[in-house]
Amino acid sequence: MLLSKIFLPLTKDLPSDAKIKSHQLMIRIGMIKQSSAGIYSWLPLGFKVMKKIESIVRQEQNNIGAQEMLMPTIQSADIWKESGRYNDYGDEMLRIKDRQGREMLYGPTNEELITEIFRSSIKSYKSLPQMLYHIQWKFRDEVRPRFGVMRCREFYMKDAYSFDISDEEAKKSYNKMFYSYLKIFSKLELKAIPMAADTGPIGGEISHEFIVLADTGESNVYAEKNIFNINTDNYNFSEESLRKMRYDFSSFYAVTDEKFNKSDFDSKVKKENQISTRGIEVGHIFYFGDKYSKPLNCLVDHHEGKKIPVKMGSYGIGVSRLIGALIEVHFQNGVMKWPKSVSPYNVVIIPSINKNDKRSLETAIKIYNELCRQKIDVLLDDVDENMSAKFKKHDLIGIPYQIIIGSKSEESRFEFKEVGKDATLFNLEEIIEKIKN
Ligand code: 5CA
Repeated sequence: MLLSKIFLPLTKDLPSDAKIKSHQLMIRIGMIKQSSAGIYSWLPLGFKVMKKIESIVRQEQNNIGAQEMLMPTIQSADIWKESGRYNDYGDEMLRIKDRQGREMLYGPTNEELITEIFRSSIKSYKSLPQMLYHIQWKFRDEVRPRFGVMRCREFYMKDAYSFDISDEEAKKSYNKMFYSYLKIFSKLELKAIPMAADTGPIGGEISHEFIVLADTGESNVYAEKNIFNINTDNYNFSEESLRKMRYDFSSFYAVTDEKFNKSDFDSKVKKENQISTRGIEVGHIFYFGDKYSKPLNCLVDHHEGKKIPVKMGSYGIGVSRLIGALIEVHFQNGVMKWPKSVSPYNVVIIPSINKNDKRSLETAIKIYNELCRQKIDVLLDDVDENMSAKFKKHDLIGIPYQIIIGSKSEESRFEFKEVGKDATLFNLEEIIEKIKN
């Protein structure tokens, strides 16, 4: 794409409530535009990053056997009355009436709807286990939407639901999701640590929040520092390895605010190993057994002959919030560098633009055409402005590789740099090799 042609409304005007760097950057480089409190439009650059994150989440969920589907954003209040959550959910739920006066709502989550779908379709233990997920907009009328995409009213979430015949089998599904989450966050170059958490309005007995440490995070977390040294590459998808993974993580103290107990922390963790800090909750998983299947009468035939409520868990990832978390982590000292897996473009070509000497731009266009031919997603900065302004702009846009065509370029060798490292002269073949690797 040519930078002069794409819709990229860069701005220096920040709203007064843009207090944290991810919110500021997303506005400055035109990733999002607020339409009302806590509700945003996703402009092309932001949308492109979100789609890449979504695709990593999808791939890793498919890898553990979860199946994608799509549920509506608008739900009937009836199923929420059946589960008993219609009143409990309170003002966070956006309630609507249709023209017939029927009570509807904009889904804040989907436990009821998926249970209703499941109960009308699956009758026998022989069809279990099942894991279903969708990636969809959610609405929660938050009291104080803030920090840009971190705490929105409308946000994009991956939520998955597991169905099993027994507690024991359900815990295996929980472990598979736990593993999938570690893989997802590692592909996103985020260190997200599972911490024992409160189950809040979703309910249930076991729950972990996946937390990325950041001063600007809204969660207070307490952990033994060695939990950060667990190498998640050591686990595989076998039942035994998954059990070991859970055992290894649970052997370190790591909890969120509501689960924190000072005397436990002090007795279990040496002072010098204690971390008490803030973090961003990028994912949250729950095991709640028959909390929804019982009231909604979602029963399956057990092999012993009786009917039993299916055992369920639910598993969320804040897809839109993740973009904020990535920026909080990867935007350092005024320079953004997207992880290669989600960068809006693989590489940007930055030629010096000179009306009287078009050679740099012509070279840049040749390189651009070759990279396009090689299926590399490349941005060409053909905007007429000086190099220092260009560099400042690209410090914010954050594409991890740059090809710079200017005074230092030779006939067939160009400056190539990975953000954060020094530029070196390479020929085009070498550059392509480096980008592809
Ligand atoms: N049904 C369960 C899991 S499927 C559920 O709704 N869990 S949740 O409430 O913890 O939300 C899942 C994830 O969505 C959170 O971990 C967080 O990353 C994201 N999220 C929740 N509320 C918001 C919000 N107001 N703005 C942005 N992201 C949010």
